[in-house]
Amino acid sequence: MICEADITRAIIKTATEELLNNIEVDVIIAGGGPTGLTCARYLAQAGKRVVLFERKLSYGGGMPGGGMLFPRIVIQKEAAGILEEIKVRLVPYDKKYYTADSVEAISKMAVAAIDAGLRIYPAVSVEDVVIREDDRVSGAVINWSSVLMAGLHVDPLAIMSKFVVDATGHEAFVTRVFVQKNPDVRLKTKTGKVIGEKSMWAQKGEADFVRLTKEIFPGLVLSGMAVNAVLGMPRMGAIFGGMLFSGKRAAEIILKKLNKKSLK
Ligand code: 48F
Repeated sequence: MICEADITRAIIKTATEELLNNIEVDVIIAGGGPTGLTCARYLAQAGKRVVLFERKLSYGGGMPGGGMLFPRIVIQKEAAGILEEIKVRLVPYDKKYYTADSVEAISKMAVAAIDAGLRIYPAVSVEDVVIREDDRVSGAVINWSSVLMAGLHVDPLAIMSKFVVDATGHEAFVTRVFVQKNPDVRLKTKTGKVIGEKSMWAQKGEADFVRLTKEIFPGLVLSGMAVNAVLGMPRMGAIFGGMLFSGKRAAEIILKKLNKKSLK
């Protein structure tokens, strides 16, 4: 006989047990778009403990919607390997590009990362970071997105980590809040500030931002469209090669430090 009380107990018990195991992790990723999921997969495949908080009920960010809801993505040929590794079916287009089904691509990215050990928490927002006296970002402040949307005064909780990745896309939400709340902070960028993204210019937008993916403050790594938003670089629309490379690069930067056992 199915018992409602059993179902309730099963959900609350297993979910809280699992969450209790993730109060202190290696890496917290804020945002489950293509960059966040790619970064998470490489970190999890390397055996690191990584959790991802996604503000919306479902992961994917800007990828499932393709270009203006046409459910296709375009990637540069050089980025093909990152999707081939996880068996996304690519169709060559015009020698320079591949196209793929946007829903297949993002689904396989999530599955591969989850299979490698990633834990995704849907409908949970990163609303701030935890900072320590030695000027290091040391965790994320989280709350239910529904609480924030309802404007309820409910105190958040904190999850501790060695690194936080801002993969929140066009808003660069985490970095923006961090700078706003700590006016003395200077990011490791030319201006030290959050500039905001520029109008679309795909070639220029894609050109530099993978190289500029970096730890912009001790413990805080910027990845994906958030890089362009912070540095004042153009948006690039529905081409995703750079997003994949940026996620991979963010993972490489973090792995190098974690494996050295020195976070400096
Ligand atoms: O926007 P998004 O897909 O960023 P991305 O991974 O990729 C950008 C492309 O999709 C596209 C593009 C291609 O050239 O320009 O836009 O850099 O994914 C960001 C995710 O972060 C979530 C948001 O809901 C989205 O799924 N997010 C935003 N703010 C928060 C958040 C937050 N404070 N906490 C948790 N998740």
